[in-house]
Amino acid sequence: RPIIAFDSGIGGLTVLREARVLIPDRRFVYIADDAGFPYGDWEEEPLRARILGLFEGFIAKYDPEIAIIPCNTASTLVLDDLRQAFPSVPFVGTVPAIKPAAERTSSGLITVLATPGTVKRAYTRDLIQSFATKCHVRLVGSQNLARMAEAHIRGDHLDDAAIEAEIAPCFVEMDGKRTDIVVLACTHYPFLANVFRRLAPWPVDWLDPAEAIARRALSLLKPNGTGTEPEHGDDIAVFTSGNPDFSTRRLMQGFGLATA
Ligand code: DGN
Repeated sequence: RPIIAFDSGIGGLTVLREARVLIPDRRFVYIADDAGFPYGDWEEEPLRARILGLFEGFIAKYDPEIAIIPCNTASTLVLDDLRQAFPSVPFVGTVPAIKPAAERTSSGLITVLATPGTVKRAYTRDLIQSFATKCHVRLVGSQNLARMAEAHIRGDHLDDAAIEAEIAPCFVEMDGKRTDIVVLACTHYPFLANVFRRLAPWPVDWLDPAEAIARRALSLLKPNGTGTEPEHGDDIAVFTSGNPDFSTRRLMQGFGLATA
């Protein structure tokens, strides 16, 4: 039984590459709902219905051992619904890493950089209420960065000034203190982390949850009874909902993630 990983586009690959390192003895199916991209712009109810509908099909087709949702925009909306709808499948969500940021910050000023959908969610507000009431949390919902990350990964030129404008609101100065942690709360953003670092007005910790998500997935797996490792090259399959030419396959090869 495979592990399925689901995002609207290529963002989930930032988690998949960590998961594959930690979990070499399982087959993965990467699912990109590229026909629905970008999720950040969707209203909540239609998006909830879309994802639940898609999962009916995925669960029936793949009978996964576990399902990873390496997408904050989806996880903060439908994780609870998915768990209720498919109680026999363990789900690993990806939600803004507000708790670790609150534990690590020295200045007490942290920023959550996400999609417009994720910053609006009750789930995100609850995380702040539960774990970061002692911090000053700035929420930045970018309409453009996920698209820019997709374009960048496909080889398009990146406009520094445009990216600088997107990340500028992340940086807060207050009472002689400065933001010291920016949570990458969209799985597309780690693809741009080096650019963010170069363009940031001062150094901050860009917190990427990918490894923590992969560890969580590993912790939910039963030991592999067969003891057999998949042959290199057949451990990942890709499903996309839109353009059959979608370059996820090519991208995965570029990352050294072989596809079936
Ligand atoms: N990668 C997704 C996330 O983590 O929220 C969303 C990308 C998108 O569809 N805008």
